[in-house]
Amino acid sequence: MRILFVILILVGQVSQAYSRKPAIIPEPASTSLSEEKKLNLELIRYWCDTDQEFLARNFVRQLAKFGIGLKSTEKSTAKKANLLLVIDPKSGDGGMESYELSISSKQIKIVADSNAGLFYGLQSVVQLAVSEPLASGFSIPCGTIKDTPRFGWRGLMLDESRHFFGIEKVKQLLDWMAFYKLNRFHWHLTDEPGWRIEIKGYPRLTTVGATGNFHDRTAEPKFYTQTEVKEILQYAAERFIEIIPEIDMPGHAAAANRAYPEFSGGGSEKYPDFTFDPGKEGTYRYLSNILREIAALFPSSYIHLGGDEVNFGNQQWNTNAGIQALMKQHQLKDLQAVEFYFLRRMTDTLSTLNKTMIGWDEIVTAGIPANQCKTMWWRHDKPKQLELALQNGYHTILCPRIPFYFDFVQSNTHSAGRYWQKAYAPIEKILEFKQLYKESLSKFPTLIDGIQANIWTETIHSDERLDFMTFPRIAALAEAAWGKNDAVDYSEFMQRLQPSFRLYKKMGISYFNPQHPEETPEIMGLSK
Ligand code: TNX
Repeated sequence: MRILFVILILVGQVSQAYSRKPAIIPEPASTSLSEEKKLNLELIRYWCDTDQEFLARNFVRQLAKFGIGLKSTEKSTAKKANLLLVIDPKSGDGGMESYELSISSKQIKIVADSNAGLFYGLQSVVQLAVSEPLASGFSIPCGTIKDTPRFGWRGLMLDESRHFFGIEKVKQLLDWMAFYKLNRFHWHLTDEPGWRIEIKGYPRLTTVGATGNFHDRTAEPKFYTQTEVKEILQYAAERFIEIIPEIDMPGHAAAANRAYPEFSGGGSEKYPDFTFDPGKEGTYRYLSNILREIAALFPSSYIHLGGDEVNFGNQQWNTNAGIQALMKQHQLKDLQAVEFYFLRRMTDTLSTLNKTMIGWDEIVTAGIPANQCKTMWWRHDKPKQLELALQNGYHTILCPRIPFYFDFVQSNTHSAGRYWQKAYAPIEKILEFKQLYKESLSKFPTLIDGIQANIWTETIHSDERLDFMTFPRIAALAEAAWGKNDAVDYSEFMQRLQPSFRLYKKMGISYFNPQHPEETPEIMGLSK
């Protein structure tokens, strides 16, 4: 009986300790917050340099979006301020994204090396605030947080070729990325169903090429104008998110080839017009012109060139006279050598545009110098590709299908979306991901830049289904990419996720609740 009593007390203490972890996702590197002492705020008097004022203003706007109204907001003196934002380059050794947050009963103070650090400090305050909103203002625990990310690359990819979602949905996704401190948006803009970005030199890319989607070859053209892209870039920059565009080549090129068939290298029965023609000089000029426009538009130093699955549709290269001549001239022994020749040339083109190439893991044996590219390891069934990437000295981002392809189902009660044999991508596997890859992570600490999740959209046709597949896995992604723990306890994480669930509901996000699947029935896709 006494033993049982002791056990009960111990269990009680453990769960109490858990309930005391502040509801911040991703979990900060170190926190000491008191449950008893609180700061109640109904109005904001902020103090900071002029360069940081936009941070304070956006903070108040963000709170308002989440339903937390403040009586007033004004700039004040440092002495009277209850929100202090301070840039101090000596503030820590954590790097540009680190911050120190201290909350007393009178004041919130954030110190960081850079605006990004201050922004992340404010995101932590927002998360504390939404977990205890008041009728007016909010109440947050006093104490300190010192925080720094585990990885510099914390990415999310959206495929808008298969289905197009548009400015408002992309902005919403950027909002949530920022909320969870994700900082790289990889934008998959071209593929077989549609070309989604205006290129002024080649207008047919968006009249002919943007027509159709994965389910409907005749759907009206959908794409982003360059003006719209600029608007989204600005929106992302205010949230410290870098956007990396992907122009997929030499495969997945069917939409472009419908617009400009003269540069098509043909395809296969299942994947018609799948490739560009690597045997024609004109193709290199055409693609360089496209990339020049892309390079001028996007401030990122990276452009993703795809490079994946070329063998799905390169059979006609065998009978293409230009390609055969190219093979002779450069002693390329097979079609893969042609593919690699093409990729090396296009990477050089990017270098002349001052951009670094990123490619899927097919590129790691293409002979591209390691200082000219980065790679994304996606084929979870090919661990050898990851090893090769790292051995060859390539900076690598980890996004293996399982658990980082969000078009895979997240519960075995779901049927819309992908399985790999019987494997799928539940949130638990994201939380324990770093534990599983501990060896690579510790063997190549400087080459692994980070983690990314990819939302492929063959089976995702609507905003509601996009939400359902993304939320809350996006929160677990952030936990894995920013958090310091190799394995994150599932039930503890689910506790920290409760305020997010309330916000999802409030903001009309059609999320999935893995603990109560019956509350959030599967949002189905269109049948193929
Ligand atoms: C593989 S990941 C692809 C995509 C598909 C995805 C579906 C990669 C480089 N290629 O083209 O959309 O699987 O899960």
